[in-house]
Amino acid sequence: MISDMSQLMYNSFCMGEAELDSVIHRIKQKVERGERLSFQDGITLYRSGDLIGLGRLADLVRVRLNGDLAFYNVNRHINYTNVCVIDCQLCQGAYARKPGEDGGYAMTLDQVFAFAEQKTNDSVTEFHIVGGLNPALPFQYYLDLLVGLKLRFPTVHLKAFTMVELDFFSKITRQPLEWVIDKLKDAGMGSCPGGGAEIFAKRVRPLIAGHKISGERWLECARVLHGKGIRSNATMLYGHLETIEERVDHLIQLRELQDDTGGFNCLIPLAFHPENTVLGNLQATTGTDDLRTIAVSRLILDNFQHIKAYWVTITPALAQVALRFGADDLDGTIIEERIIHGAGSPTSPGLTRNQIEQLIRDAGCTPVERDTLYNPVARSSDNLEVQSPTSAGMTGLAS
Ligand code: V47
Repeated sequence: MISDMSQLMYNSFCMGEAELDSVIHRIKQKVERGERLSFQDGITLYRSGDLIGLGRLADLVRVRLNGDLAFYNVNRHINYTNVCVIDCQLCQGAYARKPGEDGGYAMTLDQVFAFAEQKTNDSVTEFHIVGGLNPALPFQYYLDLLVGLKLRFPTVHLKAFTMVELDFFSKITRQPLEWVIDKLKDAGMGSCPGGGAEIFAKRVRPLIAGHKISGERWLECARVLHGKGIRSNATMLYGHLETIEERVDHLIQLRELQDDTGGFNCLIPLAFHPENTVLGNLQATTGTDDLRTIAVSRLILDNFQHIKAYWVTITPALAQVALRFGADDLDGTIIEERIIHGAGSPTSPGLTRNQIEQLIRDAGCTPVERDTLYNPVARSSDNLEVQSPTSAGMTGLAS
């Protein structure tokens, strides 16, 4: 990625600074008028050497959409299994294990419930539930997992299963995706996380996510899900073998689907951590690349209300700065993140509400604890109890 960024800086010299300045000026005018940016605009913004100017432009859009509010939630990640049949270069070895390999685990349902029940300082409003594609687990396991969690935590929102898992369930049950979604929804699935999108481009996807569903299939699954009235998140994994063009293409494809369904809550740009993966020879992303990616995402995705700066991948300190580069959400307390920490993330496994609120305040924004669907959450004075009902109904979702 470093060489890619150097190439971009070189290109910008070739274009001539005056010419580049005038192009950026035209893009700025488009943003100020609220006009949609093109693929080429996205590339030009990436090429701009003026990181602070880019940040200001993205900040303008952030304020237009969300004022001075910056969101976070109190959640717990539950990774029910790390056994995965997919030969995916991202987390195989770092976190995931092939069936039968040492270090593989699959939680029993009782273990899932006990893990979910562990006491923390703040009561959680969301379980973020994802796992590997484990052929030993029958579809009934996932239904029982949702039903059991709902029974024990009726007000906690279950944000469960990526598009990759939904597609896998359809394969193991030999049932249409619609049937799978209906069953999961009936069992208590409230929305879906954004993982597995990686980078949609056909050139690079097989190099980083071999045998994972295609970009087209990921988008198709999200379309079907939204059509069923269930919202989801979107991600973009960057900083591996992709080009800047492939990043902007990914964003535009998400924007087109959002035009059709309106079902995405937010985008989470994910900086790739190469350590312990088969791509371990790659350099980690740089802070400027992370900020540039957040800013360009904010500017291209004019129909996404929220952009998350995911502190696990870019550190809490940089995520805080990202709140002035277009991001308006710091994700959650998480408590125990495993996937990206398996690939060498140096951050702590979780943050407290107080730590997140402090980060937000110090960035000059007003912290808002939200539920999964971005409804504000009110707490009792000891923070232990959530006072407003969470997992409220969906708003603004075209079906
Ligand atoms: O799909 C895997 C990525 C994703 C690595 O929806 C890696 O609210 C960096 O999707 N370095 C899972 N990234 C995480 C995810 C997510 C996270 C937070 C919030 C939400 C949400 C979703 O993590 C995977 C993949 O794209 N990933 N390995 C790695 N070595």
